[in-house]
Amino acid sequence: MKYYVGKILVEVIIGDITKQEDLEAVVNAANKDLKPGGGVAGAIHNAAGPELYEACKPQAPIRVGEAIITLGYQLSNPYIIHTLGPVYGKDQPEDDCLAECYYNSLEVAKQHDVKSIGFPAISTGIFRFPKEEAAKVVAKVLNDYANKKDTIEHIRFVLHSEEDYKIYLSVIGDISN
Ligand code: AR6
Repeated sequence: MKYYVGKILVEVIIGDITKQEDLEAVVNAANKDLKPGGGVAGAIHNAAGPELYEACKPQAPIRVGEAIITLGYQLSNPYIIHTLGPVYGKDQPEDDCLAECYYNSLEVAKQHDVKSIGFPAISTGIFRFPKEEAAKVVAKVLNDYANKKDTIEHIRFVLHSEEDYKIYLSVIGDISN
């Protein structure tokens, strides 16, 4: 699915966050220590190579909702933005914490003049954030962004399964009509 929110091109696709070669930045669903870990973080560190963790170390630990930036190393994206999502049931209020991840990632992107960015569904894996509730948070962030003057021109949401894609379509699709 593709549509515009204000002047921003928004795409929702099924795919792998490490294979978005055309984007200037991709976002990592990180752990607080910015270590390789599993899920998205494991895939990103694997693809980017060991230099990535070396670049992360001096910036760790990060707090819930915070976002920091590194180069992309072996990934073809010039930048990786690392954010720590809330653990559902622990880091509260969960929706606000998750929204902060998106806002802060977009803010860091702006500071580096990034025009295109890809997000995975932060917190919806190991951190157990319910997928529909997470998609509603994303929809709210996009609505807030619609009227902002920003450097971001293109946001891509990269979902890992058909099921997640359908949830995004039903929740985010609403605001594109
Ligand atoms: N591309 C796109 N989406 C993916 C990929 C991929 N390659 N791999 C998984 N997903 P998670 P979290 C989806 O667990 O919940 C890590 O170990 C996945 O299906 O990566 O924020 C860190 O080290 C899910 O929908 O992130 C942290 O400790 C979503 O991406 C912790 O997990 C997020 O899943 C972070 O947990």
